[in-house]
Amino acid sequence: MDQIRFGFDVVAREPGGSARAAVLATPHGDIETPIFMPVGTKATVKGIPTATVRELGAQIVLANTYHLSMRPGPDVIAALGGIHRFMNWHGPILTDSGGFQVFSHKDAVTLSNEGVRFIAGDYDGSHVFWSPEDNMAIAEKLGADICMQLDQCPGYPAERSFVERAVELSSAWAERCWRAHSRCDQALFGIVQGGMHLDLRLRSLAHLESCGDFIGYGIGGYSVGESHETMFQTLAPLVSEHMPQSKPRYLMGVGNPTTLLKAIAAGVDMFDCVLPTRTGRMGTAFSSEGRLNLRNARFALDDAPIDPGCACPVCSGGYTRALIRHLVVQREMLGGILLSEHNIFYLLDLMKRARRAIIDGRYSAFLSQWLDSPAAQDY
Ligand code: PRF
Ligand code: ZN
Repeated sequence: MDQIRFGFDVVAREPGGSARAAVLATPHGDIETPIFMPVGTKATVKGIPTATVRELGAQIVLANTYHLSMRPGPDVIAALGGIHRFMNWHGPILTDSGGFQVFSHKDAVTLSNEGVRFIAGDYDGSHVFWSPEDNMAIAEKLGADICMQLDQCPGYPAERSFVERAVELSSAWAERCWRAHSRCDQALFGIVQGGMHLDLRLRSLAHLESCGDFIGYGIGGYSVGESHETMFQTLAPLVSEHMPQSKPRYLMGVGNPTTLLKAIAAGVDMFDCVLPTRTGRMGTAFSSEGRLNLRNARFALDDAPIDPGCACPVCSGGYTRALIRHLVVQREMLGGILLSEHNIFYLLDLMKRARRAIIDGRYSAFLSQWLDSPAAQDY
């Protein structure tokens, strides 16, 4: 299959390290990496119009095959011209396969080589069966620029034998997704699983490399309850020593600022997480001082912006901590929206600064400076 509209060019590497800056070309535009992808699970970054998402600096957004397959359904989205027109976001879009969401309803899930059977408990309780081919057919109807294979993400802690089985299943599904996927304006990424076992991670990667020519690789199965140290024991060698240099690497579901910067040092290019929007809706802001809980009474008379050093439209637009505290406490929807906007900007800006540091050949200094900062102590 000739996927001429995708390209991945590494434009700079950290001297003596693994961090890199690159450009990932997609049919809906180029993405400068390292990049954070705001999450728009149900075809919306919750509360934020797409023009604002763009203004915040987003280059690509995420959506979810599971949620969109339940409502409004892939045929509705296809009939309306595909996910870009449906969401009114005309830049690049990535859809996660939904495997991760399916496995969060543990009890109702039955797995076999054939696929996964589950009950859509958060919708109408209907019984759903997906083979890898079914999942690819949905992803193709949605029509995102990048789609992810169907995989199984084990939790933590987990028995090694359980993780091993998840690798085998994810490998078999990767192969079937690869064979079933046919849209050449859509890139399919394989997903490396293997929990906290480097040998299983390498087995998973080797299988992906042998069974298809994936345009990029997701790294799944992290940030599932393990400590930061446990995560990096296998993540760092996996990425810096074993993953191919020529393909993008996407660490799935990770949004903690310090974790992002350390993962970039190991050579990760892409991230997504609900953290900036979910914590924003709960009243929490990322800031240069660490996390701020705007519900706190100490902000009642505070007429400073959320973060005086921040250039986002909220902080530079006259919104005070006092107003945002009031909105959050009164459950006015604008409170969560403004905090989500600020938090997304914060992570996107952090990625831009990281990219600049890589291009200038000073990423390790940038990372050390971050780790010594008050913000890092809190993340
Ligand atoms: N697999 C998929 N999506 C995911 C994950 C995974 O392992 C994770 C794990 N942090 C987040 N999102 N398909
Ligand atoms: Zn701000």
